[in-house]
Amino acid sequence: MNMLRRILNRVAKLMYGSHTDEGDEGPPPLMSIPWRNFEWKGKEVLLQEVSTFQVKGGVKYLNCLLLGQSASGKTSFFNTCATALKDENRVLAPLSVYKPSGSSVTSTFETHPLYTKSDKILPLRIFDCRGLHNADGVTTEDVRLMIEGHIISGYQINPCVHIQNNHANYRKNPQFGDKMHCLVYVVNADNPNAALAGEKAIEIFANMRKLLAPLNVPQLVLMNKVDRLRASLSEDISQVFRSEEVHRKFRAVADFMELPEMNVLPMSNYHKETSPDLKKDILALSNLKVIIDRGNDFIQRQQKNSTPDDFFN
Ligand SMILES: Nc1nc2c(ncn2[C@@H]2O[C@H](COP(=O)(O)OP(=O)(O)OP(=O)(O)O)[C@@H](O)[C@H]2O)c(=O)[nH]1
Ligand SMILES: [Mg+2]
Repeated sequence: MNMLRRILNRVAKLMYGSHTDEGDEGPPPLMSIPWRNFEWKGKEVLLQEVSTFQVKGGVKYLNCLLLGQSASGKTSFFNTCATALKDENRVLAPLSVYKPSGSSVTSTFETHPLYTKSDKILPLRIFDCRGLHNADGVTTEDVRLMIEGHIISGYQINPCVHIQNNHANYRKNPQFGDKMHCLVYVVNADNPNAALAGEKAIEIFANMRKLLAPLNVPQLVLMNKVDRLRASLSEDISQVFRSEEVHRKFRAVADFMELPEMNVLPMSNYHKETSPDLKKDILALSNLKVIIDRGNDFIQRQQKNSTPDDFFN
């Protein structure tokens, strides 16, 4: 039996590299105490919290920008959230996802509505765009303009040159409601090095840090595809916080991004499933809730009007 397992492990390593972190002796045992004190709330509670959230400070929509390497699963995250929120006992896939044979699927800066169970549009706009890293990816200047609200949804991203201010999708005078209120880097947990290692990544993130420092926009990391880190996670994602190999990757990504570890969120999207999985829905809704809360905190901090004039005197 052990021999068979070793052979299967070697075949898996040859096919996928060492992404499962499971050596010849099989995966290390799960930790008895989870590395994160994550509250697996009931789906109904989360659905209620997310579906009824309101944007603070009179802002109409909470805007969240997804950034990340091509095929890291940005669009899949949107689709998984759409499935969890609609809660129709079927997997929804409103947007096209990456196919191994093609290049970046999402080539425009775009947002799409997320519907609640009662067909209400959530006041959350998740903006998807072209991959960050690839040669034909989005430029850092375009990212800055997106964050500052200068680009209108539907813009066909040009990887060679950033948007010009006479373009029909260029917004000259963005209001606070047009800006991004939360930034989410989507990383492929299976191979974070592809996104985060190497000179190109170091340069991109150095530029991004410079760009973001004065803006104070909350930044989160979504570690997608955690189901691929350990074979048993593809069956039961709820073990994610008891896996040492997952924790190791989280720490490494948090260090690289210079963000607190709590800003790194695990995610496993629907990719081959034909029917919904309760734990995946809960993870998606929990992550949506973090995005909403961080975005709302930011909006509240920025709305200086809500602070009485004498407060800082
Ligand atoms: N195993 C697994 N596969 C995933 C997961 N999320 C996405 N995928 C797969 O990864 C591939 C890329 O997903 P996309 O959502 O298209 O990635 P993207 O970041 O939007 O890619 P671009 O639009 O090209 O920038 C697809 O084949 C998905 O099915 C996940 O959590 N687990
Ligand atoms: Mg995409």
